[in-house]
Amino acid sequence: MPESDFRASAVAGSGHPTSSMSAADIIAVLLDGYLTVDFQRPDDPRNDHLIFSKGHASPLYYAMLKAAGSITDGEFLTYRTFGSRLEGHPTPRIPPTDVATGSLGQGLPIGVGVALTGKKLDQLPYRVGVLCGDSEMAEGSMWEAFQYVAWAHLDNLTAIVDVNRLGQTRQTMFGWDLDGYATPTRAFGWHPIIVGTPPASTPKPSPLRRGNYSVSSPLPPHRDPADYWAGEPRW
Ligand SMILES: Cc1ncc(C[n+]2csc(CCOP(=O)(O)OP(=O)(O)O)c2C)c(N)n1
Ligand SMILES: [Mg+2]
Repeated sequence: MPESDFRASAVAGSGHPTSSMSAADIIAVLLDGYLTVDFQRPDDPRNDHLIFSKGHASPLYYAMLKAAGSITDGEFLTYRTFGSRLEGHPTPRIPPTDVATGSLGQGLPIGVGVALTGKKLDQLPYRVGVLCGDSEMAEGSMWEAFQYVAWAHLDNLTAIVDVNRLGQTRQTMFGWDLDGYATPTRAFGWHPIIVGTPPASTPKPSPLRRGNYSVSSPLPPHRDPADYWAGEPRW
């Protein structure tokens, strides 16, 4: 899947390959045994739901669909071309996508609605997983969602926060401080589980990097070059 992420972004000449890379392991594990979705029957009401609240990680989302056999490699490489179902951010045009995401702060609240529907209205056993960005956690709507989930006892919803330290242009407020996310979710009544540990050192920019932030284009002096791993769309 990581290789696919980069192929799609390279062919399109745009996208968020690094945002996809940071969550690739998470999605691989989910796909390998935790996500119960019949990708050949996307309308099956028993299917689990996976919502990419960080919808800009669409190369990863489509790499997952390719790995699951939902789309061919040929269609995968139509990423972000006119007429393609594989838009820069996922939409319901490509099953089993429930909702269009990409406007940060919306995917988790929508996931709450899907979880509420499953548990209270339709009384179906499906689970809802929502992949959130760490910078996205600065959106107030995320915390409204956390509060509501605990209040409504929506134990069929799991929020996964991909802490990669970066937002679009620089380090997030909490950086590698994982408790910065765990502590408030616990206060809201959640049961946060921290998986993994931050890297011992921050990786340096790669020579693969191009665009406005390349070596030929000096960085603003107050910025750490390593922060420009974030939101690098120009491949
Ligand atoms: C409401 C909203 N504001 C701004 C953006 C532009 N934007 C796209 S990606 C991004 C940074 C996201 O960082 P994070 O949530 O940490 O995700 P990552 O790329 O690190 O996985 C921003 C601000 C957006 N998509 N939606
Ligand atoms: Mg991030």
